[in-house]
Amino acid sequence: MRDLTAVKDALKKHQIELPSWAFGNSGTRFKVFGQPGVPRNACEKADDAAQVHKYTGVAPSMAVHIPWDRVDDYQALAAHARAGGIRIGAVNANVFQDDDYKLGSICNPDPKVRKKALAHLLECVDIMDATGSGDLKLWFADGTNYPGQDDIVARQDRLAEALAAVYARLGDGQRMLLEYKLFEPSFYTTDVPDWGTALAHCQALGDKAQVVVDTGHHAPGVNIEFIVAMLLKVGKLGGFDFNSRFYADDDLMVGAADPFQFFRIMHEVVKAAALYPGQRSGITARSAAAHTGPGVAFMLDQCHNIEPKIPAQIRSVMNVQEGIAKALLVDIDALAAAQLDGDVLGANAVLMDAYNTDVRPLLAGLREEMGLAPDPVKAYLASGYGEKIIAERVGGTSAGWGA
Ligand code: RM4
Ligand code: MN
Repeated sequence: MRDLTAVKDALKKHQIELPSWAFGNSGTRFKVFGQPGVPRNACEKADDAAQVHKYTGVAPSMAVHIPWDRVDDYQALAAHARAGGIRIGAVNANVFQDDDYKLGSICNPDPKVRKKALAHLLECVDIMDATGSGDLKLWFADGTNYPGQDDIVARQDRLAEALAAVYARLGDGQRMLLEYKLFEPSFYTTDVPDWGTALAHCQALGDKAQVVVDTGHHAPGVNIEFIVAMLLKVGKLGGFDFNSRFYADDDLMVGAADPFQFFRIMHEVVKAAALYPGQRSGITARSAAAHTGPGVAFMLDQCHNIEPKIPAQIRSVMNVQEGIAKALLVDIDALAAAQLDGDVLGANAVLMDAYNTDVRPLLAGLREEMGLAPDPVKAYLASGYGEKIIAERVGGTSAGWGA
């Protein structure tokens, strides 16, 4: 796609979901550095997320994490978010922070613990009903540390049983997004370690179960765009958790460590016409059909341990847009022609031409068309919101991992 109006049109339609937890304090296992002005509850997180949407125009939803975002009245939380111009997105279950879960949650050998974990997952679907969320995002810390500790296959059976119970509880317009992760916190086996395991479970469950690709959850060197292409091909890519990494699950800002990898992933998404529901690409016969249904959820899953959180989320949204803009600029006809000719260097050059384009002026122009400031970080910093929350959010307990 080289028609700049069409590129901008696609960028206006593409939406990015923000993680509530990115606005709270976070750190490593060594130290959580608290920041002033950090939200104390889910409503204040939604207020901060609304700021990111206000200056970028493309981030209209915030994922929640239960129990981190537990409130008495979820409808009221959803109404608060709506009043700020955003909505509540995916509900993330958390079955990894109770003492009971030392040996796992839904894969635990103890049926009492499995029952407790399942009840939490079902509670998350109740919360979706109240907030109007369409996506239940499941990530399990389950696994083992030592060979022989538990039976690999028995744990898979327990996993399948619990997932089936949750799947049966999903209503119309709701789906289950299953996320995999290579290792950590378990160091020997992880019960959902890779896209193959996640896909096998989702295929057994049915259409409402899809896989989430967290870009930080692979071994170094893994070709993530290949996984994305395959999941798109079989209609099982439910969403992304975007972040970037240098070593393991670093949860740094998307596009910070390897913008070229991010571009390559988005090239696969654009080719499959999966940027937003209803996208038509007409690029190839394979991708000409318009996607219906909820489509791929483009979520951020990041932590901002040392940098200020709201500007970091704005920067992340901008990084996503830059990668997508470049992917939309790929001259797909020239690429296909070079590929069919066996022109190795020519095909590679088409891709690199798009990647090497400076898309910042295009994105600045797009924002002006949307009635936004061309530089969202600058506009946010000039707004005084950061100073205001530091002055106002005094007392109470900052959200986060212990700061
Ligand atoms: C996990 C996984 C989940 C996220 C938690 C906080 O590693 O990436 O998506 O919710 O971390
Ligand atoms: Mn994740």
